[in-house]
Amino acid sequence: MTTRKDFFKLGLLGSTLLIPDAFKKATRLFPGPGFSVREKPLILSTWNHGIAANARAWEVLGSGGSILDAVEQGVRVTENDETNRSVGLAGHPDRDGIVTLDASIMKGNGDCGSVAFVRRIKHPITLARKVMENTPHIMLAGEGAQQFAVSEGMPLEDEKLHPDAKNAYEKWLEEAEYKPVINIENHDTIGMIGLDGDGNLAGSCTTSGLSYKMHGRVGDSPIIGAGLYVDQKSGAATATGMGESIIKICGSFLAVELMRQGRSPQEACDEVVRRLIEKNRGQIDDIQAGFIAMNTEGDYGAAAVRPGFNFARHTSGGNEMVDSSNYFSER
Ligand code: SD4
Repeated sequence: MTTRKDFFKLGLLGSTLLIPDAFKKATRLFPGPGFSVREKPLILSTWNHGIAANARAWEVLGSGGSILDAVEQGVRVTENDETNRSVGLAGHPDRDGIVTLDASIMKGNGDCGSVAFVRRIKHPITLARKVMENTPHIMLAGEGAQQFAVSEGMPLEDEKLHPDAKNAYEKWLEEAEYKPVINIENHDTIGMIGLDGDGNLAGSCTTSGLSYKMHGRVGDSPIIGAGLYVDQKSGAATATGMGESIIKICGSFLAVELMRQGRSPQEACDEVVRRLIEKNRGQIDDIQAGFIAMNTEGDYGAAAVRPGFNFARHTSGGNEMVDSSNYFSER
C-alpha cells in the first residue's frame, strides 16, 4: 500500500537537487563517437544484456525472419532471463511487491503496439506485437491487457517474486524509501533497434520499470515516442533510464525528428540529452537516461546523461559492447 507519507516523499523527489556546474556551462558539447558502419544489417540494443538479445535477433534475420521478428525475438531472450532484475517477470517489483511490465514495438511504416502495467505475462513484447497486429488499438494496459493476452492463448504465470528479487524487496521494505536508483549494475530496460539488409527499420523496448515504483506507475518504455520511435524515412531510437525524464521530452521521437531534420544519429542523441537536462532544470543528480539511435544508412549514435551507459552492436563483423558518450564526458 502506498501511504500518504510515501506519496509525500515522492512529491519531494528532485526538489533538493543541485544544478551541476556542467549544466551551467550549457553550451558544452558532447564528445560524440559519431559511429558509422554504413553496413546492413545492423542491430543495436541497450546495456550488457543486449549481447545475448542481439545474437538472437541476428540469428532470426539470418534464418529469413523480418526485422520485426528479429527485434521481438531478440528482447524475448532478456525477458526470459531469470538473472535479470529489470526486464521480465524476474524483475524487481513495485513498492507493493508486485511485478508489472511495460513494452512496446514499432515498424518503420508507423505500425506500433504497446502494453503497460501488465502482470503475469512472460513476454510482454509479444503481447505488444499482438496488440499491434490483432486489435484496432495501439496500447492496452493492466487487466485489459492481461485479458487480451489470455484470449490470444498466452499463459498466465504464477505471481511469485524471483527469490533474489524477494530478498531485495524485503530489504527495501525496512526503509521503504522512494529513491530511484541510478543504474549501477549495468543492465536495465532493453531497447533494441534494427536495420535489415534491405534497409527496413524496426524497434522494441521492454522493462519491469523502476524498482519499487508506485503501484500503477508506467514509465517511458510503452509510450510510443518516449521509450521507442521508428520512422522508415528518418531512423529509429530507443531509451533507457528514468522514464519520467524521458516522457517529458518525447525522447525517442525527438531523436528521430532531429534525424529527419538532418542531424546524424549521434548529434540527435546528444541534443536529446541536452534537452532532457534543460527540461529538468538541470536537476539531474538522481537521473540517468540513455538513448541509442540509427538512420537508414547504418550511421548510429548514443548518448546518456552520465557515465556508465553502453550498448551492444551487432554487424556482420561481430557483436560487441560500445560505450556511449555522456554529458559529463571530457572532450
Ligand atoms: C522506466 N525506462 O520504466 C524505464 C526503466 C529504466 O533505468 O530503463 N530504468 O522508466
